[in-house]
Amino acid sequence: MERLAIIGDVHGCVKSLRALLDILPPRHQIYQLGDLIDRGPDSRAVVALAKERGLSCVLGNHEWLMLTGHHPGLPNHESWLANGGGDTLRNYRSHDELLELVESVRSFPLFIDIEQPGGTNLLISHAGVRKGLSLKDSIDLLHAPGPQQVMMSILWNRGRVHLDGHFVVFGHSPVVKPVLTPHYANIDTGCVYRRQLTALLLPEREFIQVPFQD
Ligand SMILES: [Mn+2]
Repeated sequence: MERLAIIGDVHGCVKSLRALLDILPPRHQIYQLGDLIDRGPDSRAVVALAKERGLSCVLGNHEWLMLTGHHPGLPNHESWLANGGGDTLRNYRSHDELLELVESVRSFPLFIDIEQPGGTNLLISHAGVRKGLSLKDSIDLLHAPGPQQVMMSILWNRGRVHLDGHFVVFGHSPVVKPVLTPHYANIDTGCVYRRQLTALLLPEREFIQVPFQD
């Protein structure tokens, strides 16, 4: 089976990301769970580093907020600014420069589903799939009319995570220590809150961490 390293929420902490990449074992394909940007010191450098190192990134709720709110005319502009988008904006001198970032995250998928031997798939997704929902439902909720429904979607869910036939790796909801169960792992250890940046190695199911260093 392919060896993988999956990295949690980075939020502009480029020095922490570089330090973690430096200690990951070789021959692991590197994935990232979304929320590369916002809140931290240098979202621009984080996205550039992810690109340079060939990371496979999925979309986070922060990239989604930026895609739907990077311009004052867009519906989530205030919401993006209020959720750390202002920190990302400070890394850019003009809106045209920012558009390069917007275009580079536009192609991030909402999830990556990888077949594994033994019949359990690996799902890499920013907030996981809420227990009781199908993968399709959790995606459709992103476009639901009410904010409460959107909050249950694949990018915003903070409820219990479960998807039949899958081991789900997600971030989004910071935990003091990474959580590992037979059915899921939460590896958002709150780097931008001066805690840790975590990677999960598969198939080893081991964690590698660096302390915040931005
Ligand atoms: Mn996050």
